[in-house]
Amino acid sequence: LGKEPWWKDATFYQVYPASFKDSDGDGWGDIPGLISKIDYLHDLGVDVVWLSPVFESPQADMGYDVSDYQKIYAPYGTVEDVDALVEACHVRGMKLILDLVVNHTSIEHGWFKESRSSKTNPKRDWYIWKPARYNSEGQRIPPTNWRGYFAGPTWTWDEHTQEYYLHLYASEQPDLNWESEACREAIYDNTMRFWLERGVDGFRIDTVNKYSKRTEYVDASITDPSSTCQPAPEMWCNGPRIHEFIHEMRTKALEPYGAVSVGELSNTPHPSQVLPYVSSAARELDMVFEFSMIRLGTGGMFGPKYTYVPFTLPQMKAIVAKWQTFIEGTDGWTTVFCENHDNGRAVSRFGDCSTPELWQASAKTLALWQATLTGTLFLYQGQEIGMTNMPATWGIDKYKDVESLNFYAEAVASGDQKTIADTMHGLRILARDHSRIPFQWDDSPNAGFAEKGVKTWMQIHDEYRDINAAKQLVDQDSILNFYKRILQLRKKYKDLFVFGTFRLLQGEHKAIFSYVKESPHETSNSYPQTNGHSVNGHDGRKRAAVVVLNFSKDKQECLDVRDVFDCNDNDTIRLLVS
Ligand code: TEU
Repeated sequence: LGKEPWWKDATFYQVYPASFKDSDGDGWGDIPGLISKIDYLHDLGVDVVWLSPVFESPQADMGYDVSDYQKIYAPYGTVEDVDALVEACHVRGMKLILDLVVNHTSIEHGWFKESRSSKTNPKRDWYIWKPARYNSEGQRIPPTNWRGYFAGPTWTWDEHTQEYYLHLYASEQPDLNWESEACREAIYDNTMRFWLERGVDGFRIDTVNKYSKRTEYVDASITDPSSTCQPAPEMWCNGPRIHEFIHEMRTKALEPYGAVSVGELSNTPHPSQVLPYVSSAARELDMVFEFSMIRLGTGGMFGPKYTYVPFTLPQMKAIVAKWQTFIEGTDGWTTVFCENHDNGRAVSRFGDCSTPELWQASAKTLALWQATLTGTLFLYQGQEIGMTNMPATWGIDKYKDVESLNFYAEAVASGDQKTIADTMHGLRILARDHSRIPFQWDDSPNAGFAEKGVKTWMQIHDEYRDINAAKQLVDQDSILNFYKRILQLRKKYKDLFVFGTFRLLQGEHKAIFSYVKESPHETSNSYPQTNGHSVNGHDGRKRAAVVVLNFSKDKQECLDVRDVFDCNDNDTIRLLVS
């Protein structure tokens, strides 16, 4: 395979710090708690920890609203705790990447406080300020009609300087103006070099394709006549200078430290738009998350996002095939993931949890599926033990996420009972909250996430006694131990699973998901034959594996475990224990 960069066959694991492990009894996870569990991650087979934001923040969006990039939100710990985490990873041969949130800051950031203080402040143009417009009735209206990601407008009026400021997300998250070179330089120095100098190995880069807005700031076309706010991702995604900005970020801040980068690329469904970000010759990003698969079931980003739209297995297979094959013949790379902190739990969305047996089979099938796909593999905390969505009996009062609550409030404001019911139904499957409840470590009170009697920031799942890491660690047949085996297998056969080509079989079959993975090179290492002997390669053949995943026939979106076969011409080898 030649000299491939280390991060291509590394297994990444995303930690959501608020919900991983609370070590000081405040009901909120923290960095010392994470350090206390680093051997659990190492034993699982994790190479890189991706830590969601721990910086100082008023927590309007769970830390994706940073008020100081060089301080740590006190309930998480201190900068020295991050240093200790870096050390804890490095001594085990693991690495740590942080979450870089630089499309916007918090409204509490010093930069914004200066920018909003006066129109002549030197940092005024570090954010995006525009004068009001006035409609035919003389009423003040925002500079554009753009609808944001959290439902509602993308502009908030500032009385003090009599202008609006832009925020694609919450009004507490004002967008930085990347057109300002001084602002970009401050981002590279203040938010990136500071951490890279302390030994952090790279970044997951938030909303990486949104820094270059279309600077005409014109209205989006009307797609929803009933709303004053219109979906407008084309106004800020993949904008005219985005590749210039990302390349500059790479050359000025990432490359000098050999830092790895994975960008979050939403609203970009065409491979021709994605490749420029991940082409190694372009020297922009090492890889990106593309969201088409993980968005299955949502009603679209801006419209009725939380109106659940059932999908079929052929639809899912077509999307997977597209993003498995788009890098073939290119110098690009891809990623593999089915969960993160912005989505519902995969085993609940794509599996069948109606019985313990089907739940376990579904979770193992997901593991088999993810571990045999081409690209860099990302796991999300709890995926490895089959954590499920919050109980369907939990009401909206158990949901804490600004996005969930804004979409629910919008539904309530409609006054339409069906809209409200549909939104609650969609939230029960898709809400970001499902992946944010505390990790289930064991069957002690608070699931071992926090000490007994501590009030945790989100409620522990009702089923934590049945679904927890401790129980699965001692059960060879558990989901957790299946993940351990399958991650080792992925590494052992990286030519097949990490680097191999993907070819979908039976694309239209409604219940079977099967594909061939083929080594890009002739076999050069031995592998087991059905007759029990090993065969050494050099036979000019290319090794291949057929992965067969069965979906239950009636519900179409369920998985149930099957086997993986390593086949070579006529040798069909059972490669895996199911
Ligand atoms: O999400 C960016 C992104 O893709 C959003 O458009 C996402 O689709 C939306 O939040 C609905 O899920 C990143 C972070 O992952 C997310 O947690 C933050 O809320 C958001 O940026 C703002 O920083």
